[in-house]
Formats: sequence, C-alpha cells, structure tokens
Amino acid sequence: RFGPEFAATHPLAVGPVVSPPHSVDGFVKEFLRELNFGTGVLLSRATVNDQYVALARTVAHYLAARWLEGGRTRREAGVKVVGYLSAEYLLGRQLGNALLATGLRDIVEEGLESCGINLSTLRAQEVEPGLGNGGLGRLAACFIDSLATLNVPCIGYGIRYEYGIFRQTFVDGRQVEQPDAWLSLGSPWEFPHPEAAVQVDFGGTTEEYVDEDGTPRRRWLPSWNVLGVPYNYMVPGYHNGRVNTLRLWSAQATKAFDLQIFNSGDYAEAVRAQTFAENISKVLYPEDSTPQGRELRLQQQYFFVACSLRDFIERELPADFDLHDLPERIIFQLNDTHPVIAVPELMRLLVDERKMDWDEAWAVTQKCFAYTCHTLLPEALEVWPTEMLAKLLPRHLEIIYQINDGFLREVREAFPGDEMRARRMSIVTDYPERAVRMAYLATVAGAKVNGVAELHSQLLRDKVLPDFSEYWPEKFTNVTNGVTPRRFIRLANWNFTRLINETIGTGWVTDLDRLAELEPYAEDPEFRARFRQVKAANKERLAKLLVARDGIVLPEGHLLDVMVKRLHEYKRQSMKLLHILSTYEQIISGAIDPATVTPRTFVFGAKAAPGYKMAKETIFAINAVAATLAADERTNHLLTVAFPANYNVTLAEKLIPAADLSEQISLAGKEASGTGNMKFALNGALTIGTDDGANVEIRELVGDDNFILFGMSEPEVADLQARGYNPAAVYESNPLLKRAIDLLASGHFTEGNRDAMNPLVMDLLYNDRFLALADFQSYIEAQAKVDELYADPDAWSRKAILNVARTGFFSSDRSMREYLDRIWHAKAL
Ligand code: CR6
Repeated sequence: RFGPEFAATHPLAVGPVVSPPHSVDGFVKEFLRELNFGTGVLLSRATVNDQYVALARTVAHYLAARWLEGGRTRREAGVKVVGYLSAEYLLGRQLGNALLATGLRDIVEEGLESCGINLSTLRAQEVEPGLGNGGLGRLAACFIDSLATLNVPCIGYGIRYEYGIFRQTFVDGRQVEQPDAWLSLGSPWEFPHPEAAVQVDFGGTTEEYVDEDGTPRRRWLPSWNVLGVPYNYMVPGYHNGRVNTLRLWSAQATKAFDLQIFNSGDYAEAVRAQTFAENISKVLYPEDSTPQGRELRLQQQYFFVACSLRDFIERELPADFDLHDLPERIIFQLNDTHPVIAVPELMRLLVDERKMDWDEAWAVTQKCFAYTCHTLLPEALEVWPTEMLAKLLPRHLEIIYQINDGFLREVREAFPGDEMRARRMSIVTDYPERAVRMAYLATVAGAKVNGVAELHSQLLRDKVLPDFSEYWPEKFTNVTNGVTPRRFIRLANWNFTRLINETIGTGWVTDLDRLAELEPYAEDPEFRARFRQVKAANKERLAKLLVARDGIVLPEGHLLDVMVKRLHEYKRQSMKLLHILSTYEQIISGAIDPATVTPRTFVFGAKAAPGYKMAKETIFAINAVAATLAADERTNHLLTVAFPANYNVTLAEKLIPAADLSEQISLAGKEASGTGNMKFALNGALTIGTDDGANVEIRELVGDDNFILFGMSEPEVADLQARGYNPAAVYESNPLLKRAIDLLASGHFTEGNRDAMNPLVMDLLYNDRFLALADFQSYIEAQAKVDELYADPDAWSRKAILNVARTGFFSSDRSMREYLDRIWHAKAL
C-alpha cells in the first residue's frame, strides 16, 4: 500500500520525514503552531507551563524527524540491537539535553526572546523524571545517552512509574517524604501508544497437556492479567542525527471497572480490580542497593520484562523471523538482578509458546542475556521465595527448577562427589527459606557477567560468586562505569566548557580522552587563574540557586566540600559529620587557633530510604549540627554546613561544577563503583577518598599526588573484621574522636535533649558496622592535608586541572565501547 506508486503521489507521507527548519523564523512558526494547536492557547494567554510544554513539544518535533527515519533504517538493516533492561532510569531534565543534541539552543533563545519569553524561565519549569534511586538508575541514563552518541541501536526498556523517587522535605530536621507527582503538569517528552498495549499474565496454575503432534507439554493457566501500555521517549545522540528509543511501560487494567457492581452502588468495589492492576507501575521502590522483597516489586519486575520481550519479538522483528537466530538480533543487558525474571520468561516464550525444543531454547537464551552486578552487599542480592513465585508466576518457577536441574547435573559431572559445591551453586536455596537466588540465575543464564569497577569485579569473582568464576572464568569480566560528558560537563558546566573549548577545541565532548591535551596547561599560571575564575563563577551560580531554592546562604571564599549521594551507612556520612564536629569542637574548646582554620562549607545532599532508621537518624544529626553551627557566632564565618533537601540530578548539575573537594569515603570493599566520584573529578574537584570502587582507578589515573587517600584497604578491613572490631575501644583510645562524639551526645545540637542523638551515638559506639571510628584518625589527618594544600591556590588548581586532564577514561562512551566489544558484539550503524 505504501509502495512506489503511493510514494510518487504522496512524497510527504512516505518520507523521509522532514524536520522543521533550523532557523529562528522556522522555530517560532513551529512553536506558535504547537502552542495554538497542540496546547490550545494563545500566546497572550499562555502560562509559563503552557509555554514550556509547547517548547518541549516543538523541540521534540526536530528530534522526531530523525527518530522516525532512524527506526526505519534500523529495522531495514536488520542489525543487532542492545536491549537495556533496567527497572530504573534517572534521566534528569530533558529540555537542555534535547537543545544540545539538536544544536537548537541559540535559535530557540532568540526565537523565544522575540515572543517575549525567557528560555531559562521555561527551563526551570521542567520537573525531572526521577525514575531511579541513585547511581544505578543514573548509570542507565548515561549509557543510553552514550549508545545514541555512538550511533548504536538500542532500546532502553523500563517502567513508567507514575510517582518517581519521593520528594524529600525536612520537618524539624527530620526527613519527610512527599509523593513525586512528576506527571501532574503534563509530560511533553513522551509518546503514549495505548493501541500497542501488551497483555501480561499473572497467577493461576500450570498443567500438562498433549499438543497436536502428540507431544506432552506443560502450559500456564494464569488467573489474572494487566495491560502494559508503552510510552516512548526519544534518546538523542550528540550532533549525529541518531535518536534511539526508551520504552517505558505503564500498567493498565484490562477491565476498567465492573459496571454491574458500579450500578449497584459499591463504587470502591467496582474499581478495585483497576486500582490493583494500576498499582504495578504506580511508584518506584525507594530503596537504593537494598531491595525490599515484596510481591508488588516482583510484579513490577515481571511486568516490564514480559512487556519488553514480547515487544521486541513481536514488533521489532519480521513476522516470519526464526527465533533460533534471536541472538543475532538482540542482546538483553540485565541491569542488576531486577530484570532477571526475563530469563525464564524467554524460555517460556520459546518453549511453551513457540514449541521450541528445551535445549535449543536454552542455547538461544544463554546467548541473549548478559548480567551486570552492581553490589557487594549480601543483603542487596535479590532472592525470591519460591512460595511467592509459585503464587505469582507458577510456570516460571517450574522453568527455573528445570534450568537449575540441568545446571546442577553439569556441575556434578564436572566435580564428581563434590555435593557441597553443587549445593553452594544451586540457583534454588533452602535456607533460611526456599528461595531463588536471582544473581545465580543471571550468572548461569548470562553469556557474560560483569562488575562495575576493577576492584568490584575482582571481589565479585573472589567473594560473591567464587564457585561460578572458577567454573566459568571466561564468563566474568569488568567494565568500569562511566558518565556522560554531555550532561555532566558540557551542559552542567558551561563556564568550564568555554575554557576547555578555547584551549583544546570541542572534540572532547565525544572523545573524552582528549582532555589529556589540557595536561600542559596545568603548568600555565594564566590557565590556572582562569580555572579558578570558573570555579568562583560556578560557586556564585550555586549560591544564587541555594538562596532561591532553600533559603540557604553560602558564605563567600570558602573551600566547598561536597558529599552528595544516597544516605547509606556504608557510605559513611556519619564519619564526615564526625570530622566537622571534631573541627568545631577544637575551635570552641580553644584547642586550635581559629586564625589557622581553612574556612569551609560542607554540603550534603542525600535521601534516605523511608524505612531506613539509622539513615534517617543521620539526616537528623546533620541538620541539627547545621542549625547549631549557623547560629554560633564563634565559628560560623569558618564552618558552615548546608544540607539542601531533595538532592536530585537537577541539583547535582549545579553542585558538582562548584565543588572544590569531593567526598568518596565509603568503607573499602563496599561501594561497587560510585559514579559521582567521576563527575567531580571531571569538573575539577580533588577527591578525598578510600581505596574503594572506582576511586582506585581514579587515583591510579590522576596519581597519588593529586588524590587524597586515607583509610583501610579492603584486605585490612577484612582482617580487622576477622580479628574482631570494637568501636568503643577506638573511642576510648582517641581523645579527638571521643570529644567529637561526646559533644554530639551532649545535647549541644538538640537544645539540651541528650536522647535525640542517642540512636546514632549508640550505633557508632557499639555497632559501627562500617568501621567509621576505625578510619576516623586517618580521615582527619587526610583532611588536615586538604587544608594545607588548599592554602596554596595555585598548587591546588594545578592538581585540580590534572584531575580533569587525566580522567577522560570515565566517559560512559568508553564504558559502552567496552560492552560493545567484549559483551554485546553489536556495532554502530
Ligand atoms: N547503589 C552501587 O552501589 C554503583 C552503581 C552503578 C549501585 C554504586 O557503587 O556506582 O550501582 N548499586 O553501578 C546498586 O544500585 C545495586 C548503586 O547505585
């Protein structure tokens, strides 16, 4: 129907799709058309939100032209696609990135100006989609940005949560969570496709039956279902014309309500089924690293992978495609264990629905998946009780058992008589309850398993999955995380971008190793002075924002010391607090001369999982210290603590470029990688950090002289824990530490109320699971070194510039190239 004849008479309808013109005039026409006919308002009556929505839709038109063409050429070429399966995408605001990708910024600014509209006012109107918790979700967003920029076909699959990560507020210094209604003012960046909804089944039973060929088979008889409605988002590459797709699924009831019950007057009951179904994509679980094993979470996981697999197989491949060749067309990357239920789902599709032979289906499945592990915390490795699986996904449980049987048969053959090993490696465990270890399932099914930094991958092999790495050494690999230079340098740090561009040109934006060309300029006093001007300007910009956003006043001329990341005991925000307390205590007790203190502002940004008690106590303590220090005339010109609420990507983009010092102080062996650490180094902050996660690689690259290392190494930690660790003894033996903790416990920060700090103080003294007291001395010595270095601005900026010049490695473009070469074996178009 859309053949050559049609094309001859309807060229516009067939394409290629034409973008609106890249001119001020063309843009203004398109914008006003969108405002009038898309939003349905006149410019004279348009609110800021109307204007923002119309602008976003207009910019989306420019991208859509490329997007539609790119999708067509990709399907026609029949190339291999990366299917990134992730329960989280922490995207950040879209407008700035879309303007950057299209090169429309100046045109839009001028065009809006001519309509009497200020671009930055509209930018501020955008609510970021917070569909992730922290590093893992942000990493997914960086990766899809890089794949688009590398011109690699990728579909990101995930969940369109109606409410993303909660909005954090403080009430009397304590965290109070508010729902994140990010969709409430409209969502101009998405393209919903209700007509392409996919059915997802749950519950019920399984049965044996005999098919037409007389073969006995098993099948699933589900008891309820929901619809998954796809919402497409565009993922633009940087100046290369490629636009990939992020497809997020929203759950909808198959039956909106029961009219009979409704008519009988029981309205709540009439919509009960709908509410139940739609709860599946209602809200993001707010736990970072330590998932809650609740049934709704398993529903979310199965929901989005079932939609995604079906979507790819039925809509992206030709109807007659032979699924034996599936590995030539897709590699599904499992972003942590959250999407691992996709493994038995693919087996079910192939074996039950497509009647493929089990062994053939397993061979296909093992080539279609690869698994990234993002943790070392045992409590973060997801485990699903078989009871829950039996109730929700009975056929999948059977398939998992069958996979496990086959796998253990292999293990017993390879290690005859070693029954303990077979038990250790079993995907299904019996203790403390019968449950499926999702990380094991992913390892058995995945073609490759990777950690996210060198140290992490090594510990993953040696400590988390040792039997598996012994059995399949070649399956294990490392890909160190990275971050996108587009968002985190080019967009977030325009002042620095301008300086870099003037010095080495613009090529670094897509080839971050070229930052190395800055290295000689570290020795140039004029460049260093300009670098300091950039920092000062960024601090000023931050100060303006914090006053308006939070009523926080940043003092001028302070060293800006920043610790932003989720609140977690292993990350040790409380150790940072002890350093502040110790400095403060030494000043007020007269132990040190205030004139010798380097004025510092300590910035925290951190959300605590709503159910994480100790994390919330730490937030309370930081806020209490911040308030007391602000009011203390003896010290407030020297020490300030700023804790803006609701740290998110938007705030990160302002904070990171302003920082002098980056705090990366997790207990060695606990932080899988960290990615904030990379963003700070690339924006010219020095790191004070432990030998943990990607800090190790940052230090190796920038050199010991340009990194402030402290604390125990991972083997030393393991050793201390084996010997037995007694935090109270450390407290007793270190007078500085003792005075800091005593001050915290004294009621000084809580109007005399000693009980208020008790939970935190008691935990530090008698538990201290992450050895904050053990590393305290080393930490404050390292901080003294920071003060000393900062006293020489020229020497400090030299080190900061070397940090930038030597960390180009941490571009997510490089991470993506490594995945492409070693894991995905997919290519650019
Ligand atoms: N919490 C790691 O803890 C890592 C990111 C991305 C984390 C963090 O060190 O940088 O993943 N892990 O790889 C999980 O979420 C399980 C994180 O963000």
